[in-house]
Amino acid sequence: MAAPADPCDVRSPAPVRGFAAFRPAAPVRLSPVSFLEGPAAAAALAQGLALPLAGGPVAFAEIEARARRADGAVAAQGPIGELRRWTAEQGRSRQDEIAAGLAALTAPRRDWAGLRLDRPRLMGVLNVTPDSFSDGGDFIDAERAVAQGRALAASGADIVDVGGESTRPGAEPVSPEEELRRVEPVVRRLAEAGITVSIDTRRAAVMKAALAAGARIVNDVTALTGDAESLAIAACSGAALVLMHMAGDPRTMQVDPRYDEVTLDVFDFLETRIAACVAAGIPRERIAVDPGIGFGKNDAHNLALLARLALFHGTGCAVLLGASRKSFIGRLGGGGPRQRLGGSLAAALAAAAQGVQILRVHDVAETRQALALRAAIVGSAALS
Ligand code: 9MG
Repeated sequence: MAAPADPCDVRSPAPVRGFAAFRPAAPVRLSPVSFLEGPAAAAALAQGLALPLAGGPVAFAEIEARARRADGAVAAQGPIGELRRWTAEQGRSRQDEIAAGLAALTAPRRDWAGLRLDRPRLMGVLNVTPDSFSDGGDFIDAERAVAQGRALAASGADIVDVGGESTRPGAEPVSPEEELRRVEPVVRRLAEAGITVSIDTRRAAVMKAALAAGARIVNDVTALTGDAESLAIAACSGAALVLMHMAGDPRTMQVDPRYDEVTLDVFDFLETRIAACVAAGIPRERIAVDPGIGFGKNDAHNLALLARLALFHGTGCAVLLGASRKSFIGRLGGGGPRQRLGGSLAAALAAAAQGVQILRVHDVAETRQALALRAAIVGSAALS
């Protein structure tokens, strides 16, 4: 006779309600759900029915607990009080694990790259490349790139992310010399203008030169695995970091990407990279993590990650999302790279609802407007 189906099987349409049948052997990851904001959040926090997410404006009233199993993963969901009751019945190491997980999810984040993370911050995209998927060729000239960087900042970008090598699927690498030739003058002039600049690179030599030119953030799509020197450069520079998950490399990453369970695989990869950074002397508060939407992920992977962005607050780091104008928006909602504003805003709002602190976007003014409206609406819930 076949074994009865496990009611907590994560591949079932929804995680099972309640923790009674939840008996994982593997580590448990906590994904906050049932988000609250404004007066509703304040009331639930005051009654002990919710917890603050990363010390920010969003609170959560429920947890989805996720764990690996030999044939995939299991998940169970319920109110925080129920998770606490279930935890009290477990052994000491499970109790410690859940306590540490809740502490990482709830602790206020320190300032990152000089920015308070009490509301979503915008990182404007500036590709100084001939071949990026959305703005490739628009800003390859340094004068135009600097003007665009200034325009992004004037429209409300807290950070301008300058990149000299396309990471779009199928992109061919450029030499470090060419990458540096493209980005260095742009970084220097934007930094001189008082703009917080991030350098989007996977090469240590480019990181080093861009930091010397005034960049304050290293945004590395390889999470500092792409160059043997980059961890040391990041450690001694004191720069803020973005560690992004990518499966494979841009040339081949979209050829049949596979995971055991995408959210747990991405989470565990990022935890491993954070541990490498911490071991190299980089404090956790200098790190932001990013699930890497579209980097070795199909649409189902992207959607699973977007639906559980709050899981990544469990790293204790700030969370960054880059979904702007990406191809999954076109596949799910229609539109070429320059007709994906609606989908990009939908992703940004979904991320803000899960307490994501940094949004990497092309359309800064429009995203800012959408976030302002969203904040006004959720903040005024009690007035109706
Ligand atoms: C450089 N780049 C392109 N897409 C990105 C994303 O989603 N996140 C980060 N951190 N960088 C990205």
